[in-house]
Amino acid sequence: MTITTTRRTMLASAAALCWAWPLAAIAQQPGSEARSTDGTIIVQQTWTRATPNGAKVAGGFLTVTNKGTEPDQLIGGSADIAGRIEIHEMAMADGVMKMRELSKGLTIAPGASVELKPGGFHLMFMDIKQPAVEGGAIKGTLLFRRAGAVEVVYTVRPLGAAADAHKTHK
Ligand SMILES: [Cu+2]
Repeated sequence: MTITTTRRTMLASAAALCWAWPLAAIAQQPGSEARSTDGTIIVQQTWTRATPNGAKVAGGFLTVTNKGTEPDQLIGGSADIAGRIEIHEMAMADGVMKMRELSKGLTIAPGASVELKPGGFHLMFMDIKQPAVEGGAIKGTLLFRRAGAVEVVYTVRPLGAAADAHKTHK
């Protein structure tokens, strides 16, 4: 009798945990880890910067890890403040740092992590329709050739210190 009751309690607890898990996945916190449905792609530390009023572009930054056994490619995506996004690279060309679009996408080798960061690979939010506000969260998706779409949330970090004087409040 006691054992039966205990088992029932344990089953109920397990059921509650199983129920809580998918809810937690849907209510993803800004900047938290996101996974592809097949589990091969993990995206962490998604962030962007607050945009000055009137800005038409902004950078998107994150770390992507390929846990799969095949190479995958980040080929695009979307962000809810932007008309479209591009995948860019900053690189030295003739002694000058230049930005160019990776029109064929960014390859992530099996077992590798690639960091998209200022001065290197990054996402470019194009045709921005509304400003990114410091402390806010921006929803988006990333599209991978093999793993498909991954939903992410970008944490909005402050503008750089030099740009703080231009920050406006409504
Ligand atoms: Cu760029």
